[in-house]
This record gives sequence, C-alpha cells and structure tokens, in this order.
Amino acid sequence: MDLLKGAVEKGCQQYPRSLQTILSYGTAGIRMRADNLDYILYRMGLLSVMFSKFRKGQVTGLMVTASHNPAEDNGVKLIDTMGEMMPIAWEKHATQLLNVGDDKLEFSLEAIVKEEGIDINIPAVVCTAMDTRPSSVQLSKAAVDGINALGGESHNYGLLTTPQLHYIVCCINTKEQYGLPTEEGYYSKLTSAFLKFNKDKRTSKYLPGLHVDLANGVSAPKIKALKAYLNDSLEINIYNDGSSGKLNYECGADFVKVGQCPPSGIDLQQGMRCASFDGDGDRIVYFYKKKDGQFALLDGDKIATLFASFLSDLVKASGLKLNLGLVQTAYANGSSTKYITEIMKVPVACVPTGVKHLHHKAGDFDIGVYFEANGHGTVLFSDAAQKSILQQASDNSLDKDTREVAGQLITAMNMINQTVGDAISDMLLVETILAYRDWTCEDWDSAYTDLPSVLLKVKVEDRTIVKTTDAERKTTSPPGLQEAIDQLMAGYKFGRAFVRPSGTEDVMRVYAEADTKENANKLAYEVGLQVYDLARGIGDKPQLPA
Ligand code: 16G
Ligand code: MG
Repeated sequence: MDLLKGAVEKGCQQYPRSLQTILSYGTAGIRMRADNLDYILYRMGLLSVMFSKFRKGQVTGLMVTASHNPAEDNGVKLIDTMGEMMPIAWEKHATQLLNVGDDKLEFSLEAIVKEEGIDINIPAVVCTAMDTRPSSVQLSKAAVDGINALGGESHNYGLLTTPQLHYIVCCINTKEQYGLPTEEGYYSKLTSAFLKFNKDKRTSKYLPGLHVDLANGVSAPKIKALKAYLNDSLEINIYNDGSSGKLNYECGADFVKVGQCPPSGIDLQQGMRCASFDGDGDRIVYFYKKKDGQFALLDGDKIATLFASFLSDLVKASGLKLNLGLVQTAYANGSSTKYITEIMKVPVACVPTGVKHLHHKAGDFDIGVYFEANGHGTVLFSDAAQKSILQQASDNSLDKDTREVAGQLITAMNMINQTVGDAISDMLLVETILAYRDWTCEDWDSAYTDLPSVLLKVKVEDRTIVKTTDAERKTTSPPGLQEAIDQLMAGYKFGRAFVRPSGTEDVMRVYAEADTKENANKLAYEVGLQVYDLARGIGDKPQLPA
C-alpha cells in the first residue's frame, strides 16, 4: 500500500508525534492545548479520508474547534456524510491514530483498511472549516496536509460555525436536496423559512429586539452576515463579537449556564430578551431579568419544551398522526421532565450525556426533539414524517386551514438544522415561536419552575472504577455507592442526585436537585463525600457549595 506509506513518511517528517500521553477521541472529538495538536490534526485528516473512502467516496467533514474551551485550546470534530457526528464505531480508530508511535502509523492505517473492508482506491473528499482561535489556521493546514497526503480532495471553507459545516456536508451528499452547499445557501434556507413564517405576525407583547452574546467566537461574523437576510423582522443586537474580548472568557453559553449569571458585556435590564451562543455556535441558552430583579436562565430544557409543545400543537392541528417525543439526559431538570410527561403528555426518553446519544435516540420518533440542558439540541423529522407532512400540505381534499398548518410545519422544518444542534437555527425557531404565541420571556418561563440544582466535581484516583447504568442515573460500581445515594436522596423533598465520570475532564461529576437551593447544595455535598470515600477520592474533600 504505497499510498499509506507515502502519507506516513511525509507526515512523520513534517508532523512528528510530539506527545507521549494517552489521548482519546471522546464525547465530542478531541480538545486540548493547541501547542501539540499539529500531528493530531494531520492524523485526523488521514482518518477523515479513510472515512470518506469507507462511505464510498461521499464527502466527510473535519471541523477545527475546541467549542467552549479557552482560546489557548483547540481540537477537532469529525463529521459523517449526512452531517451527523462520526459514528461511535469509528471513535476507536480515531483513538488508535491519536496514540500510535510514528513507526506504527502505517500499520494502524492498514489495520483500519482491513477491519472496515475499505477500497483504498476510491477517491475521497473532505470538507474542512475552522473557528476563530489563533491556532486554527495552522491546524487547518495540518489537517488539509493529512487529507491531501492520502490523495483526498479537500475543500476548505475557512471560518464557519460547526453546524454550518455539518449542514454543508449534508447538502453535498444529498445532492442539494437539503439545501445549497454554501454559507449563503445556509442563510438563505433558514431565513426564508423565518421570514415566511413571520410574515403576517401581529404581536403586542413579543418585541422583535434580541440581545445576543456571541462568546467572542466564530458566530460573530456569521450573525452579522445573517442579519443582512433578516431585514427588520428580527432586530439582533450583538455583544462579545470578538473585537475586544477573549473567546469564551466570562461569556458564552457555558459561562452563563454554569454560573447562572449574565455574560460580561451585557448590562442586563428588565425587558431585555437575551441569548448566549458558545464558541463554535452549536449551543444556545436564553436569559432575562425577572420582575423581582433575579437573573433567570432559559436553558436547553426550556427550549426543548418550547419546541415540543409548538410542534405538537401544529401536528395536532394539521390532522397528522405523528409520534413526537423528547430526548433528554440525566441533567434535565426534574421539573421539566414532569411537565413534559404529565402536562404536555409527550413521551420522554433519557440517554447518556453527549449529543451523539441524543441525536441517535431522537431518530426513534417521527418527530424527535432533543436537547441537553446545556443548550445543545435540535429536532429530527423522519423521512416518513416529512413525506406525510408534505402530502398533507398539498392534499386538496382537506380544508384550507388544515393544509395551511401542515404548510407551517414544513416552514418550521426548513428553519431547523436537523444535522446537529445549531445556535443560529435554534434562535430563529425560538423567536418564531415566541412571536407566534405572542410571549415574553416571563410567559415562556412560566410553564414550569426549575428545581434548584447544583453541580460538583470530585477528583478520584481512577474515574473508570465508577460504572453507571440507566442512562447514567444510577451507579453499579463501586459497591455501596448507589445505596448511599438512594439513602441521601430520600432525605430531601424532590431530592434527586447522580454521579458520573466526566468524558472530557479527569473528574467525577455530581449533580443534585431538591426543593430549595440549600437542600440541593447539601445533597450534592453529601453525595460528593460518598464518592470521595467510596471511589478513592484524592486531594481536597468536596466542600459545601456556597
Ligand atoms: C461535550 C458534549 C456535550 C456534553 C459534555 C459533557 C457534544 C457536542 N458535546 O461537550 O454534549 O454535555 O461533553 O462533558 O457532544 P462531561 O462528560 O465532561 O460532563
Ligand atoms: Mg460547541
């Protein structure tokens, strides 16, 4: 296999392995300090070519980003042909390529070819893009060098949000059925749907002004471009556009969600409707200031219920029999799950943390809404559902109102980036629904009240000794831990807690919720101590959160 040999010889000279630590392609690709990533990007370039060949020459994607991590970090996310994340089954190949010595690289590539039955002669195409980090240009070059070294054709799209690249990959492979495979095609698809849905809107409480924190990231230039397509139908005021602040520093969706406070740069006043994006534009949370002056977060759970109730109303009014469901993780606030099942009467599925799990599960429904509490989510429509919605909208035997509602469903569907969670697309749909219902943030927020919750980290000797089951809601090892948690939970009204090993950091995560903030804090602290004792904690014992 001369091709493999050539790629490896060239790569090892230019991009020698510079780290000896064991790395893994985890929950959402790989992320770390940018200094040592060159060889990793080169190797991921090689892998994306292998993956394209495996997919019979369809286009795959490679995004250079470390999402909400600090500006000094970078990383990579690999994209499958329909715009989803690379399948879990391929993560082991990525991990293997991240860790082999230069002298074993060729052997590892050969092993992938054999195991996956790849025809090495199939031409491969990979689309690449990057976020705004200082290291992104150089790392994109390393990835492109990897792609070209294996004879792959590379199309570099420069700066894009992660979901934009996912969209473009999908458009190319569906032969433009999903939309035009360009940045302009993306704006035009989403905004035409937005303008169409909102063209006759008459609102009194809903006001079109929105304040958006862009985390000083790649969404800043993209939202500026989007604005040109929206005319005045949505007034977007931009904050943290990268002109002075640092990427993800005291701003962005993760900062706002974790800190439960506004980002720096926004002077939050009553009556302002605000949203925060993360560094690569695949997460969004909303927030506002309540009448009593308190900060209020409208997180992924709140967005999911907003989407699900809207779509479920449209489905009912259009006379369609479609099975709509919502997918969450253990982090979803207990109040949201209760509201969805008991009031909305929509089925809820719970899956382990990580978007790939949610995305996969959402495919079990005709219409699957999925969101992580942290703001990553979207809606999937099965092929059959899309077909029946289209048919309903054009069925002349039905009355006009019914057909029109089916038409609204189609328009909503066109506003949604189904390939992956997308802050821009989610934002347009949230705004559409708020306008449709003529709601303020308070109205939206009033559906249910979140239980106070808290997150703790506990350092342990080896986090792999903690095993979980039931979508990470229970532990099966070490012995006695789950029993201890059960006992502690029973001591608090609405008490719920779980622990899981992080997939992105070397820590154990502890989540707890209860009727009051004080009780949630106490429960998290007590569970944290059990983890420390039973799972061989190291360093300082957990503290009672303030
Ligand atoms: C990654 C995941 C996110 C998950 C988080 C959990 C994607 C695109 N991102 O950021 O979904 O919530 O990891 O991190 O899948 P943890 O395992 O460290 O708690
Ligand atoms: Mg992100």
